[in-house]
Amino acid sequence: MQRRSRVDVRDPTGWIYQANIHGSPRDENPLRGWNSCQHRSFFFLSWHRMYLYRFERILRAASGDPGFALPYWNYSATGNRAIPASFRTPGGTSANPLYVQERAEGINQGALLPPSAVTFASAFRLTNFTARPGTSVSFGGGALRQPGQGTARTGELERQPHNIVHSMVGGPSGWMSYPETAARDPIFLLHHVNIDRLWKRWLDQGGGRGYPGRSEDEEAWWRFRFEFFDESGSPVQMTGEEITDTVLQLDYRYDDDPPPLPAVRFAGEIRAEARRPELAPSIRGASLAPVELGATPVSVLVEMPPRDVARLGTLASAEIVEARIVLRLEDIAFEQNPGVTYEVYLNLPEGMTPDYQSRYYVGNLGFFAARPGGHRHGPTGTLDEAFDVTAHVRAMVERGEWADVPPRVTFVMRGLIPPGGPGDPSRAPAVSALPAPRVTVGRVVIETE
Ligand SMILES: [Cu+2]
Repeated sequence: MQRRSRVDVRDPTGWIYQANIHGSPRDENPLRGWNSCQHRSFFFLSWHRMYLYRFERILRAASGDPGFALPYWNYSATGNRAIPASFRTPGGTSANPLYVQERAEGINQGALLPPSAVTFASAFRLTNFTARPGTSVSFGGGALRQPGQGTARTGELERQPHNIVHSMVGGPSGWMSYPETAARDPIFLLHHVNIDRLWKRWLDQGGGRGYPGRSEDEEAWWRFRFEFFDESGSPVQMTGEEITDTVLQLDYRYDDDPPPLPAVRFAGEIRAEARRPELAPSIRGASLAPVELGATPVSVLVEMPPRDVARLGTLASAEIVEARIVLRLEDIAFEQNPGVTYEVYLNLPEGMTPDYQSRYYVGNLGFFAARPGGHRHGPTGTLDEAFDVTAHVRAMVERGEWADVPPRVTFVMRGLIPPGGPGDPSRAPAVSALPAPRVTVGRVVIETE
């Protein structure tokens, strides 16, 4: 496919044309189907599944091997946090087509992603695919009536690990950090196949997890026709209705797929879902000044009256919780992708070593696809992120740790970890930690929704 692009960059079955369907650099005149990737809405998972499916068929035909399939990079498994060796060896006399230089410093030497970058626990806790209008948190993203019409809320799986892995692999200037170049790096495919696999694994958890509904707000997820190309280079269209059963509709399964038994829903779960969260009185607190993030941990207080802090505790510990408690980071500003990630903690006790496996860990802040249009040279990006912290508050109440004082939010920078370092790798210094990037969070909010 790479050779095809060298012969004719306008060949839709060539590597560059395919990468440009995801996103193309601004200085290239877009051809049919370019720049159609979907981020920051509920089309994210379905569009990328269609894209991978069509890409895989083109690559399979080109390989001449009818059994060829795209593999996945399971970075969350033990010992897998470096990109696979076959992608980081330049090759000798004949260049290795899987190798690219345009990655974060250290990645091609086998640097490890920080462990918090590859967790998907927060996405798997959620049972709703779509964020209801006026709410922010969901597994799959906010609903749009048509792709590209404004932005909806980012789904939790897209936010983490997807966005975080993108910008940690790409660093400040590598291809993976920007939608306009990301799909030129072959590791993009293995990253996205893994995200596609995690979508299937999430569905297996049951508990009401499913696809978007068929309301007017969600109908476009099923019906909107996206355009791709088949193995012969002819345009083909695909819809959400054609991709929900990977085995019957798309002829692929993952090696860790469970037996194909139907999900069973139980009355208790359905009743809990039927509660109307908007009945809960809303509570809101916010930080007083912007906070600048750097190489050393920084904390900020979310101001709210003690009475409201107590109400949050009561709300979160009810048997059936009426509303989510959302931690929102608003007006996040940065000059370029900083190439690091920030762990976010709620009420991390003074003096305690930040631990992403503790109940104080909320999630990671990343910077992929954050700019308008996704362009690296675009205007300074600002970004809002939302994290569901209901379970965190509940756990702190249960342990008597939820005091009636303003909640405190702490940001801890993490970079790549040098390979083969001594001791616990999660405590090792970051490869790309210096100089400290300039990232400012305009406001830290905790509110119910
Ligand atoms: Cu991606």
